[in-house]
Amino acid sequence: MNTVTLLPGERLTVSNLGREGAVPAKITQAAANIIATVRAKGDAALHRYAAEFDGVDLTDFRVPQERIDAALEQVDASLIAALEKAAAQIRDFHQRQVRQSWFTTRADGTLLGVQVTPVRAAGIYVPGGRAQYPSTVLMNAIPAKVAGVERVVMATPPQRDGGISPATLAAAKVAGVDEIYLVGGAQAVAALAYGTESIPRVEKITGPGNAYVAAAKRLVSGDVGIDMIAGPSEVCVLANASAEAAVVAADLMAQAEHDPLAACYLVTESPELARGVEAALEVLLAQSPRAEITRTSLTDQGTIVIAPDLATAIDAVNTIAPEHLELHCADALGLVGSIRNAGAIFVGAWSSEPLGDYVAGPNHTLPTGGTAQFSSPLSVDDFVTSSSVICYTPQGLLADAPATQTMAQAEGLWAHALSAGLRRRLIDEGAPAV
Ligand code: HSO
Ligand code: ZN
Repeated sequence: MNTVTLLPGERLTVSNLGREGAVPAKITQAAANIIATVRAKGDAALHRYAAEFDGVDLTDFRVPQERIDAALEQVDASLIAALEKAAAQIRDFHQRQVRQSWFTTRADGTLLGVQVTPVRAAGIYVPGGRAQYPSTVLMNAIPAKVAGVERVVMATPPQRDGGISPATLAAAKVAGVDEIYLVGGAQAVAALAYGTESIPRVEKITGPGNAYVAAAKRLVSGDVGIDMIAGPSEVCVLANASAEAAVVAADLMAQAEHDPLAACYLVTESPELARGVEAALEVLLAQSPRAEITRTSLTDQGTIVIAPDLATAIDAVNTIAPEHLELHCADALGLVGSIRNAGAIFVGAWSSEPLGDYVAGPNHTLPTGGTAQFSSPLSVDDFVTSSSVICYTPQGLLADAPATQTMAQAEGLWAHALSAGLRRRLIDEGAPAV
């Protein structure tokens, strides 16, 4: 890992961090072409891309309902039990996020409020290949179902044999996914956003994907809702001298093994701990079956920040604004209030980040690349819209029309003033209430 040593009074600046992020223009152009082709040619384009990108000859993209229903027969009972435990805890956590519609009545009888409505259909993209995670199916589909979405649709690339991984299928069954289509990449995003002969469109698309998927989501955004654009995974561990070096090293590796571009940070006041962690990394890397990815990530993207005091360390954490933050220090819970920017905060030595990836309950879809400064984890809110409700009584109209007319006049909007003024006159003339 690279080391940055901060002197007293010195702050970590973002330029100390070499984060990857933006999608290259060439990929955006390729994704735009794919989207245009799917919009023009529908299923025929999906068929062609399945042959070209996935190497399969698929005409029926939908996974039959009987296959979804039989999903649990094809995986280990221990995996089913784990998926069901995770699903129950994720459901329980997300149920607490559900916002109720609310209404308030003013003294003059005017009713104001917010009506919350689930989107009708949500599309969940699940990547293929190395980053195909059943946990991601749960983390996207369950909040949608808890929100009340009627149609939760999953799109995932077909495997070489034209099928779907049993673990992904089992997770879809446990999460209550309604329809599954074997379509991947930018073409899947286009099909979900605009619909084809065999895939009806959705209103919201969530889920991670490669650069083509990310570019496609950006391009269709506006025609359909999207969640955040996920960058490479990140962890920042804030640890003091009392932390267990091997545990800190394992936690850094748990993020590094996701992706050579994953970014790991260790922020500490203790150069001894930093040395201990580096030594432990070597020992653990020698045992890891994913040593190559892990080492590349730690070498190219890993940073140790040595801070002169705790305040500087916390300031550095807030500057990094990591996707995951682990607080491995004394009075960790007492520090939570000073963290402004982090997707998820794992507090104390027992809060292993992978527990949050799988079973704790909070969503593992989190803001990356510093976007925790202004974005939040995926939640039930991503699958609902809200409408303001405004219902005036005559008394309410009489109370608010004069200010409305004054403001309309100030803005030079004649008919605005008329709309309120006419009603005022009708009431003055004794019009019956409608
Ligand atoms: N740490 C990843 C999520 C994940 N980990 C899925 C394992 N499977 C990004 O939050
Ligand atoms: Zn993970």
